[in-house]
Amino acid sequence: MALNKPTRYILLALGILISLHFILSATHEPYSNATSFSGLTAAWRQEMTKYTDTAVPAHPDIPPLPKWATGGVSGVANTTRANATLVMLARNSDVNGAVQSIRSIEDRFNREYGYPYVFLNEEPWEDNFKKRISVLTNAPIEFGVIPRDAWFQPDWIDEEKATEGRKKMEEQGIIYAGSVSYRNMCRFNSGFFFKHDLLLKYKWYWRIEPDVKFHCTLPFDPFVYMEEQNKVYAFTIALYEWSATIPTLWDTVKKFMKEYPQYVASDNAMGFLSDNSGDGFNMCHFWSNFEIADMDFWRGEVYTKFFEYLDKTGGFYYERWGDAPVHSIAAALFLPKTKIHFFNEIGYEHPPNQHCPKDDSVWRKGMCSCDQEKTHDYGPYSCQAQWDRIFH
Ligand SMILES: Nc1nc2c(ncn2[C@@H]2O[C@H](COP(=O)(O)OP(=O)(O)OP(=O)(O)O)[C@@H](O)[C@H]2O)c(=O)[nH]1
Ligand SMILES: *[C@@H]1O[C@H](CO)[C@@H](O)[C@H](O)[C@H]1NC(C)=O
Ligand SMILES: *[C@@H]1O[C@H](CO)[C@@H](O)[C@H](O)[C@H]1NC(C)=O
Ligand SMILES: *[C@@H]1O[C@H](CO)[C@@H](O)[C@H](O)[C@H]1NC(C)=O
Ligand SMILES: [Mg+2]
Repeated sequence: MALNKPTRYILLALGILISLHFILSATHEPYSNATSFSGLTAAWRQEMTKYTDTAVPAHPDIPPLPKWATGGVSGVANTTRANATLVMLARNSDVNGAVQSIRSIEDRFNREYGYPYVFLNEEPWEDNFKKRISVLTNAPIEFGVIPRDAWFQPDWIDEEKATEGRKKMEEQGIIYAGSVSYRNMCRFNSGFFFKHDLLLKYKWYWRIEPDVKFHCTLPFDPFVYMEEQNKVYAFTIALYEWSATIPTLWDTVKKFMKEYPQYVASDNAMGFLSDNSGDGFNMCHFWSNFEIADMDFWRGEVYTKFFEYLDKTGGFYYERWGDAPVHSIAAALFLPKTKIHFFNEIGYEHPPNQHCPKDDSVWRKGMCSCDQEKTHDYGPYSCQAQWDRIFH
């Protein structure tokens, strides 16, 4: 039977459309993905995972920029060279401060490197936080939730004693004296962050807090520096702890050293912590809101034993032991002092303190935006002199 003219044209058009579909499917991946069944389910799956609080690789509404547009002023971002991440613990309410800090570290360092970020919180991340952060960088970002056991006050803590301790500290006018969440945070940073699922795949970390500023452009990769120079822990600001927050910490440390003398490094930095060969603690420590360090040190046998020993005294809750003295004491005693590094080149500000390179050449090279006169080093509250003296 002969087809009439209109029917023939319709069939011809249909034939062309079908061939076009096959040609496009074979030659154009995006077209194929968008029209194939698996492509559709993949898109659907992405939609479904959008609001979960497990690892979210950047915000799905913020597509990455094309390759030619990345890398800031000096071109395409290099592939990362160290097994490292930038990590921030924050609350959803810290969003503006977090944005500020990420802008700053991207500007002064990471836009050249694209190191991945991990954000941690004991509460589910709000979509707005993820969105506000994701737009700032093309580096991979993961948002993780902290398991309950790693954060909250353990059941074996005597709550009556803890309440009493907080009250006593409040009477002394100590900052965060009455705060349980601050104590959770200090204990988490002391003994748990490096065990979080999202951090296990990394060796090195750079700790970043909301509302901090990086004042100098880094002309090198500090992670690679640490690796090549055989360093484990790095700081920018050393200062005195408020002794009323840690009345029994040093005695506990001394007991630990007596029980485990084999853990104490022979060429340690005790001279930084103590003015009388270890009898008393002089309150000098590294300010841990900035840290670049090797998490395998925290994960190792020595620090694990040390943290457990401290933790079981309940001092994180009965007193207010900070992660800064805990990390500092461990690094200073269990590492050879040459494995601890002072990053003079990193201009860093966590109000009310800042480190600004004093040497004009370093300051100029880093195009630093900080006032050298305002640097904390060698000021009245600084422990930089105690650091220096152990190398003379
Ligand atoms: N998720 C979460 N993060 C917290 C909590 N408390 C503090 N943090 C984070 O822990 C870090 C240290 O807390 P800060 O409040 O900055 O404590 P600090 O640096 O000793 O004191 P400030 O002078 O107030 O900065 C920051 O990254 C905070 O965002 C909390 O309850 N939940
Ligand atoms: C198409 O789908 C494949 C497999 O799911 C994926 O690897 C590829 O990146 C997708 N391509 C585009 C352009 O979306
Ligand atoms: C990227 O890496 C290459 C080779 O390691 C190096 O020569 C180049 O200077 C780097 N570029 C930037 C912007 O760091
Ligand atoms: C990165 O470091 C972690 C911790 O040391 C390790 O488990 C992991 O295998 C390392 N990854 C690579 C690619 O080397
Ligand atoms: Mg802070």
